Amino acid sequence: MLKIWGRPTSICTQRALWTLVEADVPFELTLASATMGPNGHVSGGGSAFGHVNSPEYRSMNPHGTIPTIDDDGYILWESNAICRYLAQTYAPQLYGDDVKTLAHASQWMDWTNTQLEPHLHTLVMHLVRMQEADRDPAAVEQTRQEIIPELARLDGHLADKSYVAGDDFTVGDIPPACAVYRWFLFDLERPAMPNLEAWQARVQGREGFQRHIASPENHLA
Ligand SMILES: N[C@@H](CCC(=O)N[C@@H](CS)C(=O)NCC(=O)O)C(=O)O
Repeated sequence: MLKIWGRPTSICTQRALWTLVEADVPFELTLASATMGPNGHVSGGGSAFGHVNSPEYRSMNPHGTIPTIDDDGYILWESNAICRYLAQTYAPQLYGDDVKTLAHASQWMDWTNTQLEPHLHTLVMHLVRMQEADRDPAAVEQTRQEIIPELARLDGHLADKSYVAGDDFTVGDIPPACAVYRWFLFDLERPAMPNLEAWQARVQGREGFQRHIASPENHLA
């Protein structure tokens, strides 16, 4: 059975878990993290799930990040690469079995990593994970102002299509959908983005979203 190391609160792990459900691939999840454990972030005094600094894990993933997968001896880290591998190996319907659709899907996956994830990391640390005394409201406000134009670009892109790569759901919807869902859960002022909201409502109906993304505890912990 395919093995995956990660944690349910990791947005990178979430996208891999969602893709596994879309691809109908059974898997075994090992909880792994250097920063979070059963009682939340280590900044709260609890212990981390671990594994990621062991020699065995580092031999699979020298960066010690999550997620990592082992698919019958084929090891892969970097969550977008994992999602694309799963789609190409097990679920070509996740990109219409078309290389150009996959490339369009990919651009939004990689955009999520470069343009949304750094902002979301700041927000989750300063709104949720860090001790109250260490949180910086100015950093939150600056990040809020920086992420809104990025999201507005996705909102504009979705004005004439149902999903990021066209009329059909693809693997390219998964990473931005996880990120935007987390953004919507934060109690921050934001302008209306009707296309983004309609797309969120569409993707939220999917089983993979319901199983691995929907629980607010996977984001606000
Ligand atoms: N670009 C990498 C980022 C990997 C990454 O930084 N993952 C985070 C969780 S989203 C992590 O390893 N956090 C530290 C930990 O939990 O030990 C990917 O998409 O897989």
